[in-house]
Amino acid sequence: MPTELERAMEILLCQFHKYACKEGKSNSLSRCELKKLMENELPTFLKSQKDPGAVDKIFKDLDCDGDGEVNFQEYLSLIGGLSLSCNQLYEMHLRQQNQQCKK
Ligand SMILES: [Ca+2]
Repeated sequence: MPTELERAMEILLCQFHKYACKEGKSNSLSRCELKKLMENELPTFLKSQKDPGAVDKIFKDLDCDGDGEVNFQEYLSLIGGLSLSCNQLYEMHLRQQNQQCKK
């Protein structure tokens, strides 16, 4: 039976391939595929973006090799960046909880 972390990794790559196989290259995300993935799987993050061109900017930032597609390695930058932001919020929340406990 897979551990929670192994399951999380499986979900991460299955989600990527679920969208990557829709058009063009089957192992990378086109701009449209990335947009669909973010709309369906990261709706809260996407709604927090004030800029209507946010997906286009994110796509451009992720496409490091400039081939017009986002491969899994490039996609991991998005997941890593979002995870880092979530961790910062989580640590802030823990600090606030600790301060309240000490009062
Ligand atoms: Ca690329």
